[in-house]
Amino acid sequence: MKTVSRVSSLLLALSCVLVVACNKKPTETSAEAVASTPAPVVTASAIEPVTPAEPTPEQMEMAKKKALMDYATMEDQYINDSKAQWASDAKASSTFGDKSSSGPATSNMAINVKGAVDGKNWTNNQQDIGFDWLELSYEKPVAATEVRIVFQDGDGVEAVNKVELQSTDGKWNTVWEGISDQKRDKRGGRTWFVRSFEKTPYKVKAVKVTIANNVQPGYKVIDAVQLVGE
Ligand SMILES: [Ca+2]
Repeated sequence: MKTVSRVSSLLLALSCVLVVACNKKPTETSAEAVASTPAPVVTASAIEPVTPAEPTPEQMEMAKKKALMDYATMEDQYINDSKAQWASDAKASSTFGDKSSSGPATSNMAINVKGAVDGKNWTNNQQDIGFDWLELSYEKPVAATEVRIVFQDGDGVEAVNKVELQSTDGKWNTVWEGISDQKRDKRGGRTWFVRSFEKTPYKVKAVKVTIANNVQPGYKVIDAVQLVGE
């Protein structure tokens, strides 16, 4: 009985194999063959390029205007920020023209950083040597949350290296130090270097900005510096 059953099972299995083999189309590739065939290398040129619809000149003009508008809105918010104040005094480690016989021109002096953004600037005296610093005083000491440095044309924005705050008792505290991740803002004539931090537990009366001249070679030009806090 067992032998008969085994034989019939064998026959059944064999017929299944035959049926499968007969149904198999000659062009069909077996699973093993697929697995052993290396995937074709898709080169960049083989990929059908998806060409986005070309923007019309009108659309491009509108996109440009929108970027300019975004910049205007951003600057307006900073300039009219009720929690921000402008420096009441400023001094710097160097001024363009320091080494000349007549000394630096007023148009390059740190005093130009006093007050609101006005197109009058401080320019340092080193393009790529050493460090320079700019120190700003503020009338109303505040628990600070942010410092904003306005660079003319972004000249020096990539070279900011350190931001320190002086508390009312005269102690200096570093709130940020490192390599600037900011680039020139091409939407407008000024680039705002903005650094936020945890609200200081002390009141801040002065800000010192240090610049590593070689990180962005060229003269560093600053128009104004805001201290934000309350
Ligand atoms: Ca100015």
